[in-house]
Amino acid sequence: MAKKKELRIGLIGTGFMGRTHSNGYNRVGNFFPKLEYKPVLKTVCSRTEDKVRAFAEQWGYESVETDWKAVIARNDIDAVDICTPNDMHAEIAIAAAEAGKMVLCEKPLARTLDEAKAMVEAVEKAGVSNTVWYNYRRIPAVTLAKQIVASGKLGKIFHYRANFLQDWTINANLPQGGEGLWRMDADVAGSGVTGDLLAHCIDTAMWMNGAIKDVAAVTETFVKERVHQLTGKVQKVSIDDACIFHCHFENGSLGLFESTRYARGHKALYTFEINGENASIRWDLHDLNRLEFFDNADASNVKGWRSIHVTDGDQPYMDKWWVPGLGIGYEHSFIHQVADFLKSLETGEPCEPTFKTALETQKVCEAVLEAAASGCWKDTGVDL
Ligand code: 4PW
Repeated sequence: MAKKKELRIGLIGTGFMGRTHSNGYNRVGNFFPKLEYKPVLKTVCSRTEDKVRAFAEQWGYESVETDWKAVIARNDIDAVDICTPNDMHAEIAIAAAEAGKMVLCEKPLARTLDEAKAMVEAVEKAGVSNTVWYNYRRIPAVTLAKQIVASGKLGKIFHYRANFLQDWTINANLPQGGEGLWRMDADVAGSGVTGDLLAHCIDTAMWMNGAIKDVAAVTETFVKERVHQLTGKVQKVSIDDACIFHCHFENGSLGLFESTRYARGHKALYTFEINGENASIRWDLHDLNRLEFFDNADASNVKGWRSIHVTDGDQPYMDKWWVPGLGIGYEHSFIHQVADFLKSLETGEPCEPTFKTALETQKVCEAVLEAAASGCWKDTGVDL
């Protein structure tokens, strides 16, 4: 076998996403052996030395850094992978691009549209490869849904519906901000469920069903004040705990989206359903290997929702895994994204969603928050 080209990674951030990405880098070669490139885990960076050393040991990084600027300054790093809280995305991505590094960035691209625009400008000016980890696109059943929609099988699309429901912030005594809780601090996260959860739904929706033209929205913050972990003081909560929006898509269909962290009993219930003139599909993260499909062309005596178990080698990504009938999980979506990024280096094609594509999702998030604040419909300005 030809010697593989190296993609030398510098990972910044050692939280939950640092682990999912590291798992992707470690496993991709076993399951996608024909790729020309292989990731090399050169360095990992986090502020706390003990913590970052333990992480490096656990996931196989060759060295550690405690200052992200040192990662960017190194000339043995080809790609910077940003897994920090959202308030660091723009600064790191722009500095990495200016230093000529490829940039992989966790979602949402940024806290605000202005930050996101500056990031797009930086990667485009530098001409460096880039991608944003909207990982759900790469769950085989979701990729299959995209293929079915793209084939025209659904006919004219009337409705797109999506939910992302959790319940982890109901407790009013839960502090906000700081270690493990930065998602509850608007200064760091940018927003609450809109940027954290609906951004996923919007990315998938526009990928499958085209541009979202305009939105009307309502948000709520159920617990108005919480102790801030970093200051120890009771402070106003500025994130949206829940957000519901409806919209028009450019293709004439209507969209309805809901997200909350106050849906008791739901931990990470991401679902979507698309209704077309001829057929409908729906998907549920809690049963991620299944795609439900209703085809009005089926003979009437057997017509009904079919449940497709997406585990066959003919289905997206599944030729790389076990044998038909054996499912895969959440972590595989990240392995698939690493594989697709490496493949993009071979082909020269962009690895979607690029920063530019993720900017369109950011436009919708910002329009949703503005629509909720003003009580008026808001054009998104999406340009796909
Ligand atoms: O991006 C999202 C996270 O911030 C995730 O997909 C799920 O919700 C899991 O954690 C949070």
